[in-house]
Order: sequence, then C-alpha cells, then structure tokens
Amino acid sequence: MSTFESSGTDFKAVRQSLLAERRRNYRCGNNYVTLSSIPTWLQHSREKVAGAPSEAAAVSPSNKLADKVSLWRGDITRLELDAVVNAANRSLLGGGGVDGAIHAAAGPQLRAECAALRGCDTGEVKLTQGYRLPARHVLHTVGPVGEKPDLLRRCYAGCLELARRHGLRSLAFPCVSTGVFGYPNEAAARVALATVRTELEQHADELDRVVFCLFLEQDVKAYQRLMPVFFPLEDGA
Ligand code: AR6
Repeated sequence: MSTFESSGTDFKAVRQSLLAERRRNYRCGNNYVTLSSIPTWLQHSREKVAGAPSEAAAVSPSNKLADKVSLWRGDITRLELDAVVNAANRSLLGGGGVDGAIHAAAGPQLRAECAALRGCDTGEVKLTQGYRLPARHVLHTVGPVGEKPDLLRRCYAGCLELARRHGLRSLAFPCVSTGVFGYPNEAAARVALATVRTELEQHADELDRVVFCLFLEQDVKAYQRLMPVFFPLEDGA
C-alpha cells in the first residue's frame, strides 16, 4: 500500500471541494460552461446530417483529431477549461473586445499580474492565472494588425506550446486579430485551423481539447464551412 493510500486521504473528495470553492468565486456565478458539456467536432458531426462539403479536405481524415476540437459560440469568460486565450495588446494592460471582457471577469488581480510581465511582443504569448474566471489560466497573445499569416500562426502555435509546457490540456481560442486588429475573418480562421491541426498531429496525446470560441455569426459560418477541410472525418463527413 502506498503512503497516499495508507494516509486514508480521499483525494477525489478533496479535489471536488477545492473545485466547489473555486466555483463560488466565479464572476459569472453558476453560468459557467464545463468541458464535458461542449461536444467535440466528431460528436457534433455524428449528430447532424452533413451537407455536401464546399471545398476538398486539405489533410487526411482523422476521427481522433476531430474528437479533440470543438466549435462553441459565446462569451469566452464562461468557459471552465485549463486556459483561455486572450487577444491582448502589447501593453498587456487590458483594452476592449475580448481583452476587456477577460479583464472585467477575472478582476483586478489579473491586471496586477499582467503589469509585472512588462508587455508582450506581437506573435508572442505570456501566461497568467485566471483569478475569477472559470478558466484556471489565461494565455495572453498579441495578434498582428491586419493580415500577417506568419505572425498569427505564431500566436496559435505559441499558445499551444506554452499550454503543453505547463500541462494545460484544454484551452479555448477567440478569433485572434479579427476584431479591432482587422484581420479578415475567413483568412484568420484558415490560419487558426491549419495551425491547430498541425500542432495536434504532433502532440495529440498532450492535449485533450482545443475549443474555437466564436462570437460573431460570420465566424460561426466560416468555421462551420472550414472544419471539414481541416478536420475531415474518416467516414467522409
Ligand atoms: N468572448 C469571445 N470572443 C469575444 C468576446 C468574448 N467575450 N468579445 C469579443 N470577442 P478583439 P483583436 C471576439 O477586438 O482583433 C483589444 O482592445 C470579437 O468579436 O477582441 O485581436 C485589445 O486590447 C472578435 O471575433 O481582438 C487589443 O488592443 C474576437 O473576439 C485589440 O483589441 C477578437 O476581437 C486586439 O484586437
């Protein structure tokens, strides 16, 4: 019998009580969304009747990878994941859009931690705690202004790499750069999906789920159309 077992500590009960304590402090109250309530692309595709794809798949089919990604529409500050990504600016001191929403929900401790980080260059990523967010951590990345695919790719790949280095297995991306920073929506969606696909091909076992958090109707339409291109299923959906 191990020391842990012989100590009689019920680790599951301890974890549950710590989670209950954290949940009491969420800014969104009981309005949080758990990972298990978000269907994966594989689950979603099996439930709906697939229409004819408008574009050929860019990669080979993989149900395993399609079971690691999700589309979810709504406010990223409600997601109870290991991390959410913030589309920040180089000061890291907050702003409008999703950045403003994340800072408002996390509370002033987030700004204090960000202030100590001394900014972030475009294409780079920095990690903080999530404070009053349901997400335990925030990955702050600074997207490019306008259409600059290499920089946007670095944002997505950098977030996934930093997440893996810290053992964060579930994360959500907003549509980085497509708001105030003016990156065209569909072009940005292609970079996001292609980059996440490549990272998952190499590190699938280190990540449980990547959620594309969509806010605007035009992004919902673009991602729904492009998911079969970058995450095609083995049965042809
Ligand atoms: N949850 C999820 N997505 C959201 C939310 C939300 N609560 N709010 C907005 N979005 P933007 P950027 C979507 O402008 O283009 C800030 O001032 C939004 O509809 O937030 O990278 C920063 O401080 C859009 O689809 O980020 C920077 O100065 C997406 O998030 C600058 O804006 C990104 O839009 C960064 O600009």
